[in-house]
Amino acid sequence: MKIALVHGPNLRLLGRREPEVYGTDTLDDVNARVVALAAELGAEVEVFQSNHEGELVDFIDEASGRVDGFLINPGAFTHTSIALRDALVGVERPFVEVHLSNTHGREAFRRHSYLSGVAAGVVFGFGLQSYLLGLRGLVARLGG
Ligand code: CA2
Repeated sequence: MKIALVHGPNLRLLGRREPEVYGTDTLDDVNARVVALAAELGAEVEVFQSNHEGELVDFIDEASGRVDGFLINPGAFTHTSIALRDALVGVERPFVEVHLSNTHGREAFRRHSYLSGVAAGVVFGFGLQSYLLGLRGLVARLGG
């Protein structure tokens, strides 16, 4: 089983800015923990991060030929991107949407996600654990 872990814009700042909102784990920490849990669950992970919407769309399209599903934190594109939604629907692979913060307890504009309605599941508010919970859900959804 192969899974793509996709990070949207600004997530490279993780652990270096706004620790009160996003915690102290870095993106490398998140990636390492996801890769380690995936190995325990019998899955392989490919990681991709971009600050650019089109690059994320291109990656989803291109990776869809070699992965069974996507674990994605779309960052701020969650709240703006019909293109990402269309890409994820178009490739016909299940995806789980994850967020570090509780997007429903913050500004009103963060409550709406263009992706949640077409996701296999959504996990938010648990920091790094959101990714691990999301990974477990995705692997279960893929029959692992
Ligand atoms: O809570 C999440 O995971 C978010 O997807 C993070 C996005 C935000 O726009 C979403 O509403 C919720 C922001 C990602 C930027 O990451 C940073 C990390 C550390 C410091 C600054 C930004």
